[in-house]
Amino acid sequence: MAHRWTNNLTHEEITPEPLFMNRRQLIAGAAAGAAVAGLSTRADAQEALEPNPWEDITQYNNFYEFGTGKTDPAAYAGALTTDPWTVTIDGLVEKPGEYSFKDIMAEMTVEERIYRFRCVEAWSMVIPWNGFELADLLEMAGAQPEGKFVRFETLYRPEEMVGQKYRTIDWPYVEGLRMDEALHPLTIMATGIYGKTIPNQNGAPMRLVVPWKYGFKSIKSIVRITVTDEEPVNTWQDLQASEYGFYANVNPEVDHPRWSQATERKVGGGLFSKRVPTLMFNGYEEEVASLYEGMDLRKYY
Ligand SMILES: Nc1nc2c(c(=O)[nH]1)N[C@H]1C(S)=C(S)[C@@H](COP(=O)(O)O)O[C@H]1N2
Ligand SMILES: [Mo]
Repeated sequence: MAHRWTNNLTHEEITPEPLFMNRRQLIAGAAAGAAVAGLSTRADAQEALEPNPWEDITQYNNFYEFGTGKTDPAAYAGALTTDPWTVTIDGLVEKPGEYSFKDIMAEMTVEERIYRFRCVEAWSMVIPWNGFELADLLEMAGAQPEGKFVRFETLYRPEEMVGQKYRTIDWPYVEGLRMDEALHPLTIMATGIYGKTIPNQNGAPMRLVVPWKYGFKSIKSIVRITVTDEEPVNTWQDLQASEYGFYANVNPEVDHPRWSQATERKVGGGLFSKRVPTLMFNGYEEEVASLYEGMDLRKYY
């Protein structure tokens, strides 16, 4: 991939928006005016990005391979062997093959990304991930220009993944991205949280994180990445296409058929847990809206 169209983003530019807004607000705060009021309304909507504690992030999970309850993954994912781990990269790539996780890590630059994370079920957290840009991995494998999409697959190993003994899902779990989404600098493969190795329940050893999309796009414990010219059918779309689409961009204006997406419940805070407005593209509108210019977001949900 000779051409990485957004690889010139500086760290400042990828700072999650509320922090950025707050900094701008501080500057703007000196001057009074309507614009300042507008900014503060927006920033107050979700405060500064304060990461959830480790306990929230690692004990309240969705990972159906270990059961459908929120505490099942923390209870059962310890049984998963994540070393050795191999990722098959195939399809429209110059260097198809089986890559060991260790060999991948030797080539990648890991950094911290503090991202909002919004589940389609309308709960949210803020998570300090450690990971590398998916674009770097695709470049390493030599993704070819005819590749319009990337398809991802989770491990299928029912001996270690107790939830796979039940046909809740047509295993393995599958996800997909359009190539421009996959190459976007906000899209990462997470390998850690709070500077520690990512726990099994969060998708060890390597899981996708696409912060402007509903959480189900962020597929865990990946063993296969395929560059393809066909739009992949993702697991949730396959289960219920009228409710879950391919795009799954966070959008407060497009409700789920069975509930509103206008607000979300911040996980944590116990009795003081509160609902806050959901932001367009989960607060990453400035960075990603151009990917969907001219698209009807009600149709491509
Ligand atoms: N393989 C796999 N990946 C998955 C899921 C799953 O059940 N299986 N659940 C998804 C959903 S619905 C969400 S909200 C996030 C949850 O990630 P977390 O538990 O790290 O917060 O993982 C996503 N990735
Ligand atoms: Mo989710």
